[in-house]
Amino acid sequence: MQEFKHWIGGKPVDPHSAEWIDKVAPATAQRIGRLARGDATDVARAVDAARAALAGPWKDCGDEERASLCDRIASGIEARSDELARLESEDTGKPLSLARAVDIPRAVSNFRFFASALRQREESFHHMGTAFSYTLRRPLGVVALITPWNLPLYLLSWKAAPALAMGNAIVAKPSELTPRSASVLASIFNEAGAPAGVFNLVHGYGPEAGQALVEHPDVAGVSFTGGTKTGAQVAATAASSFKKLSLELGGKNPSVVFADCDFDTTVDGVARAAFLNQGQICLCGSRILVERPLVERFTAALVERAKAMRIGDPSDADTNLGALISQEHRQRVESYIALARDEGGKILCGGGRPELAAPFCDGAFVEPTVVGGLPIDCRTATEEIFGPMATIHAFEGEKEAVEMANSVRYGLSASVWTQDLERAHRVAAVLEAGLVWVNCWLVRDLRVPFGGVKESGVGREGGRWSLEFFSEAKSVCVKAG
Ligand code: TXE
Repeated sequence: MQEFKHWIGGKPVDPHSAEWIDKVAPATAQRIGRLARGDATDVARAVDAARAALAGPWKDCGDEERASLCDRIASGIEARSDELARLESEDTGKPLSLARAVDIPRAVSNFRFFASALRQREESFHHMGTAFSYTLRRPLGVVALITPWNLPLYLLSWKAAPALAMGNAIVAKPSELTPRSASVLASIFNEAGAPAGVFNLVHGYGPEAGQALVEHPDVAGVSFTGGTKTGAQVAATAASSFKKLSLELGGKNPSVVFADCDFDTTVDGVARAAFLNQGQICLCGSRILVERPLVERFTAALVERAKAMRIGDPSDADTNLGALISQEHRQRVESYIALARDEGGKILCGGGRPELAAPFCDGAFVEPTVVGGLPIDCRTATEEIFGPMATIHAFEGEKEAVEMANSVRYGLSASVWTQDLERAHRVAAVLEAGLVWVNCWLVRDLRVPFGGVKESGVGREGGRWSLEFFSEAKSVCVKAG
């Protein structure tokens, strides 16, 4: 039985409360360990350790030293990638092949990318004749990184790498459902030579450890990824102490399919966007909008693709879909399948639990589900479900496609599928989303801004936007001689 303690001041620390949370593997419903149940005292200790680090030699560490540290952490993740992929798969229920191909390599890339971005960073300089000004960027100080369970290491590294690159000290609060890769990351920081207190980890529940972290007066910035409702709570808490805030929240993203699309590529891409990671990615395309002349053929092909997906043992190389994160989350997804029926929808495939042999018979599995016949404004088609479930809707022409795509309160991403590039640019420009893919999905260039509009978030991270978020600009104006 593994035990996951906090990591504070460079070493593992028991919870102050002496209380622990059971960690259950979602694919088998078996208990696989326990994690520290953090509280405000643990958070205060972690913040103190972070402040002590900021007052020590860390504050004099130059760009090259911090970039080299990021590189060493990337190498440390790479060296333990088999172990990390296995932990990530067991913790989340996702296919091991997916953790190997996406989660872990992207965590490595995040650290390598921000090492390189730091080395190539340029500061601004402005000359006005009588004086000139230059801009310094200073670390925020202690930053809180609060991350969800769907892409645990990937999202933590996405925040930790730029926070480290800019010279901050970190207190991370991973999801209580997926603690293990964060614990390994803490020891990788240590082995890579990060000074004690530069990376601290407090495990525990959101309303306890997470809330205490956002409330802490010595936390200068909060980068949060999670649900929209929790994001609103984090924003309200952070506002009274004027903390710098970045929120990456939920999505109900449209995949917009025009009749002139490349059919096979589009069916593959739209199916992947709907079901990858069991539909538990904030960027998943869960509303599929198809131009009327193509809708029947497209729906048939999508349903065939979904039915062919292999669901079950996450460690089997042939598995396409693993388990959902928890029994509770499965019930939530199933409640939306029932709602879809109540709202007049037709379940075109899936809709139930797969029959699996032990030890997976009690796991949180749900079949990939496609629902047709729903109005575009019903709850099933407008609320974030975050599971292997997509609705399909017909549209007539570009104008209606855009109206339907924009008709939800979310605005994280969208994908557009067409061979008419002029139309692709036109539609991309008016879609209410922070990120639009054309004829592809989930292709990520780390240099571009990432974030949502409307209820999908506030602020941008990625490339220089991350470096800017995790630092404050200071202008220095000098009288010219
Ligand atoms: O996320 P939460 P949950 C969506 C998805 C899902 C829903 C709820 O729709 O069904 O959110 O998921 C911490 N102060 N997404 O409940 O609660 C919490 O411990 C500070 C979309 O698992 O948002 C965890 O570390 N922190 C999303 C983190 O916040 C708090 C990915 C996220 O948990 C807190 C996951 C508080 N008061 C779910 N309460 C995405 N955008 O990718 C909780 N936390």
